[in-house]
Amino acid sequence: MSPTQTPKINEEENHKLSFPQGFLWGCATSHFQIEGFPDEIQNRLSDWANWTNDKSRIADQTSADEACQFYQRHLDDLALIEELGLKAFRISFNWPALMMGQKGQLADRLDENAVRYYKQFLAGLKRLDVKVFATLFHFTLPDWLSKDGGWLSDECPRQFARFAELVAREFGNDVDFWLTINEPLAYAYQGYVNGAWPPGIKNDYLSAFKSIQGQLKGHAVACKAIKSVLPEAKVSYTIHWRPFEPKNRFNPFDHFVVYLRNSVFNHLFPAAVRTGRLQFPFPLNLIGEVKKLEGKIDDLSDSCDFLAINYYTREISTYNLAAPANIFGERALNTSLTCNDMGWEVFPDGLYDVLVKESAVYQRGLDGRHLPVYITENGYASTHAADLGPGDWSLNDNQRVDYLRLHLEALYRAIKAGIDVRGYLYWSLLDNFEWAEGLAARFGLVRIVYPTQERKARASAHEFAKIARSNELVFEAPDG
Ligand code: IFM
Repeated sequence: MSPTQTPKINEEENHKLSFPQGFLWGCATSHFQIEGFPDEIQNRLSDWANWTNDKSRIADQTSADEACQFYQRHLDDLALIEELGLKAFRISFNWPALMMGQKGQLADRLDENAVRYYKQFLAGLKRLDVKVFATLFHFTLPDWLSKDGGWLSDECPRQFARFAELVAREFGNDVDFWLTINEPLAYAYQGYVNGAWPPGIKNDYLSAFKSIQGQLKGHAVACKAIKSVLPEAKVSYTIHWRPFEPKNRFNPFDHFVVYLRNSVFNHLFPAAVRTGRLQFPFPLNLIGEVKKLEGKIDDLSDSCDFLAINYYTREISTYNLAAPANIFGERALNTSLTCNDMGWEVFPDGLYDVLVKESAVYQRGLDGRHLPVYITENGYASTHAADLGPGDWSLNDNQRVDYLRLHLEALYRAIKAGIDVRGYLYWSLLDNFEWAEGLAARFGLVRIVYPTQERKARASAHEFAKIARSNELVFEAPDG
């Protein structure tokens, strides 16, 4: 059967969907969003830590100074992971905290306190037989490196390669799947076009493209560094995949915007990793300064062992005649679909399409190697102020349960259509610091009562535990 045909559902599948044996069920996190800043590393902060000193930059004026206090509470939180029956967990290593460094000088060791903390947590995961996905760059740079130009400077990939090497030496036995860079396009867009994240620059597309080139170099050198220490390591990167659709399907300009957004946001990075060459789509490649960024990147070709897909929603896109120079158009907000509290449409068919169509070409290496797929993020946000105290509010999160089940159905259909998906990581285990949105935008299966740091499992946590433990999505028989 060709993967684009929707597979038929048989009698048994009317009652339950059984996932392949050994399918990995888990949750994803990132360090800055959960850890809080422990005293030990206070003198080596990230660009994000400094950025959030100005509370006006964050929608609800919170910061990640405390976040979920995961640094202090991670051993207790292992119990949550066990209770939920998770068999996979995604962390990110705190680059600024782990690695001392300064311009022109490469550190030769990692910070002992930070290493001790990660070792302790990873040993706990191993005891629970949980597979570990570890990200090396999840949006936060050492502050000094960010001030030095971040991914626009050659120093950044150089430092990143050393970081990857040191981390691979230290944690080689503790990590099962390596992710070099998380969502490079989201980083480039928010940092250089939208200006909502550090370095806070607006409408500078050229710098955004340069930062993508820098992150590609970073991925290539980090992958090489990890493999030089651990030749059998499984290495990849994540992309935040979004199906783009025209607001008006009869409007050719809307179609053009969709083509451009899809080519850049979804395909630019994976295509470059596959072929080893950065190539911009028409008409961007007609712009001299953009053209100069194109070409071969050393050690990039086929530097990927599995595909890591983050999926949340689709984006309806439109060309704005009032701003004709903006060939990327804009996001249109009219929708008949249910949205989460951040205005993101619930669109599970998009996950199916991303798996069977958009990402299909990258499920094979240039050399023909088959690459399995892992869903490394998928989740639903509801918004509740950070300072809400105890009480049972938001524990009956039926919308999140629906979102989860609908996306797992879509995922199952993709597997049935022949896509080799081997795991699903829900974003996220705990409510956490959602970047420019702050603490109020909550993705957690488990609610954080921020004033007390109490953890409270939501209905979605119980639902996910049931699915993870049984490896099945069961449908309730209709009443009567
Ligand atoms: O919280 C983020 C995460 O850091 C990266 N992927 C998307 C999530 C939800 O916005």
